[in-house]
Parts: sequence; C-alpha cells; structure tokens
Amino acid sequence: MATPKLGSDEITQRLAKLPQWKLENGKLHRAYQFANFVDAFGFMAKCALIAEKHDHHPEWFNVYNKVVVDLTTHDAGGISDRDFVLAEAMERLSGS
Ligand code: H2B
Repeated sequence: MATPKLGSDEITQRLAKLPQWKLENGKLHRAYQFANFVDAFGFMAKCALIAEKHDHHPEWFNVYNKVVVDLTTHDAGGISDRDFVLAEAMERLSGS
C-alpha cells in the first residue's frame, strides 16, 4: 500500500523542524539560492540520486542559482512521510 497522506496537525508539527519550509498550494515548499548555477545544479544532481534511491521525486524549477522545490506524494494525494524524508535530505545536501 502507498504511504498514507498525513493530516494537517502532523504536517504542522513536522514543519516546525524545517523552518525554511512551508506549506504552499498543499505542497512542502522551499526556494534555495546558491552562489551560482554550478552549485545549484550540483545540489540538484545530489538530490536526484537520493530521490531515485527513495523512488520519490521532487517537483522543482531551476533558473541560474535558484532551485524552487515542491514536494507532494502523488500516489497518496497529499503530503506523506516520504516528502518529509526528502525535504530533510535536501536540507542536508544544500548545506543549510
Ligand atoms: N514521487 C512523488 N513525489 N510522488 C509519488 O507518488 C511517486 C514519486 N511515486 N515517484 C512513485 C515515483 C511511483 O510512481 C513509482 C511507480 O514508484
């Protein structure tokens, strides 16, 4: 069975540990800014390997040094534990 979607109380609680992330349009959202394109794309390359390993993939947008990320679990129709696991990994990989 797919990972179940989380309720709003649990999402709020878990977001408290990710101060740079917020709920936007029903997705976990964060905009990263790096020194340049190479750093931004290097971050995306590292995230892509983790995403593939977890079989859980971000919605994201890159232009130059910015990477805007939205996380949701399509299979669950909402936010699940898998989105928080990926958000936490992205925080580590971003060096923030
Ligand atoms: N990524 C995200 N963000 N949500 C999903 O529901 C999802 C995914 N499902 N990556 C996975 C792939 C699923 O489609 C495959 C078949 O496991």
